[in-house]
Amino acid sequence: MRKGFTVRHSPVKTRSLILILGDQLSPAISSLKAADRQCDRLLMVEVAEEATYVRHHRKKIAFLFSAMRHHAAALRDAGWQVDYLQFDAAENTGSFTGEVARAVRRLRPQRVVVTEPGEWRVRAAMDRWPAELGLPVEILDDVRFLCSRAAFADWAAGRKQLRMEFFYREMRRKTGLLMDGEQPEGGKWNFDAQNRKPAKADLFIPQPHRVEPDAITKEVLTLVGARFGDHFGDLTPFWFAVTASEAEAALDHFIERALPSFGDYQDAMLADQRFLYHSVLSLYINAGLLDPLAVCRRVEAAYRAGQAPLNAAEGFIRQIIGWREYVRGLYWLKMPGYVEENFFAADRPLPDFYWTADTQMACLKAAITQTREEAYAHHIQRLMVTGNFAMLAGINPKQVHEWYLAVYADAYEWVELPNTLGMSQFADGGLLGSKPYAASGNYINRMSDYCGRCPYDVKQKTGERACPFNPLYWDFLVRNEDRLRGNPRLAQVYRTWDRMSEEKQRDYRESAAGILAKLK
Ligand code: FAD
Ligand code: DLZ
Ligand code: SF4
Repeated sequence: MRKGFTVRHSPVKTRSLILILGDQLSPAISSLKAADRQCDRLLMVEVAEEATYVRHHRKKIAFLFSAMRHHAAALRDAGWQVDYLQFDAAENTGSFTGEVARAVRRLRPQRVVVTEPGEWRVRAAMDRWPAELGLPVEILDDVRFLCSRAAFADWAAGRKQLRMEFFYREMRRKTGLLMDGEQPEGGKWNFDAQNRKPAKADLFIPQPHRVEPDAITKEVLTLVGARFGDHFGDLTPFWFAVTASEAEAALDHFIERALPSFGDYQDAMLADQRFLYHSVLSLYINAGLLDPLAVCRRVEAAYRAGQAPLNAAEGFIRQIIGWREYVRGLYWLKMPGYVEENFFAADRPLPDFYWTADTQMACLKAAITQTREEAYAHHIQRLMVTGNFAMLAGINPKQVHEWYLAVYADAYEWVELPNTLGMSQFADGGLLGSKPYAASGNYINRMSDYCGRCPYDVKQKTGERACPFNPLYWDFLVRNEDRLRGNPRLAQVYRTWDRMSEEKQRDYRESAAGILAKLK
């Protein structure tokens, strides 16, 4: 493949220049819907700005570059004219804006067409294009989402609380997924009460579908190894799917092997099982290799065929048509101010061990090591281990956000920011959740086997050997008492604190101060 090139020069004058972004790798993307293979030109570009606006995990960059190159080849096979610019092409200007401007000069199209981007940052740049380029720019809705930005804004208008559960019910009705006429399948909307089992290390646990790198992926791995040596994360072994058909195989694999137990062990963590019964599909769905609604229909079909129980199918579908759609709606409703929110005025810098995994705390060490090696951690590791620690320790939420955006292969701001800033850090003061996801070591001990391997003692509440989550939990609640005491869901917790002896309270606060003083 040449580095910067135009594949076929059509004798027909280019009518529309259609920009396809790296997370728009779907044949049904709206920008292609009205396009014409004869007179429109597609543009795909590997650019430094996207790879470095946070220093993305090296596996994530390799995944996207390889998936983009495969997608360009598939589009060409389907008869499209595609201009594809590789990262190390000499003429690469390094940004979407620079590359669209260059293509406009080269091809003289009548207009630029693009499906709306996932991130506010990119949308703001695109809104400047008509003036900068001197031609019309059509920005189309991203119809891969079930709920458009406008429909979400309508749903949110006038509501005091934006609870996911109510939004989710509307999405169930709209899609008909797991519906029995007007009623939810099985008589309940949500079967989470069955989904909180801790896992035992001797369970049979399948591994995610793995794909051998082909020649295109190998070339990308060499490029990323050479050009992104200073980014976080191991590049190899690299086993992600990079085409739609490989991602379909990963979906088949998940439905057959892991879906039946997905619900039961959704919140569990095991030191030697990084994926448990999770699907590891988010990176494919977010990049466009899998269609979210089609994935849900496959999961529903597996339930209806008796291949998976209702709590698993409902739990999985809720994550996609509920949480995924809901956080995207919130992101667009609240940006650009959302990223600056800091309800607790937390200002401690992110500790170095988030990058090095150099900590004695077994749970954090496991979650961060696996993040470095796999560009993946499952939801409860993100929420209750790395996220919980950052919130309890008072780490600046913007730094926490930038860490999550950089380290996971599935991370794009539209989905990462509400999950991090809202759900895990409560930095929006409770838009997503009615109380902070704060927990002591007891929760992690109940849901995992980390504590048995930890030099800290989860049962000790204070002192040198005490699990740091224990004193930090109380210190967080007391530090933020003015903001949290009035929360009815925390009334019982504050009553427990009030009943403690002054000596006990002092021990907690002194232990926490000792831990915080050592954080670097
Ligand atoms: P599974 O557990 O198998 O879930 C199935 C699917 O449901 C996922 O593939 C995903 O598409 C969807 N899903 C599940 N939970 C969520 C959620 N809370 N929000 C949106 N979609 C969800 N998810 C991302 O896709 N990108 C992110 O950058 C991201 N950042 C996160 C940061 C924090 C602090 C937290 C707490 C969660 C974050 N999540 C993010 C949500 C969730 O952790 C991941 O979607 C999930 O771990 C991906 O792994 P999986 O495919 O094995 O998911
Ligand atoms: C994440 C990413 C990276 C690392 N590189 C590219 C790229 O070189 N070219 C591209 O089109 N997209 C890339 N992306 C995805 C974009 O960051 C994403 O499309 C925007 O953030 C909008 O969601
Ligand atoms: Fe984590 Fe505390 Fe358990 Fe150690 S004892 S693994 S720090 S929860």
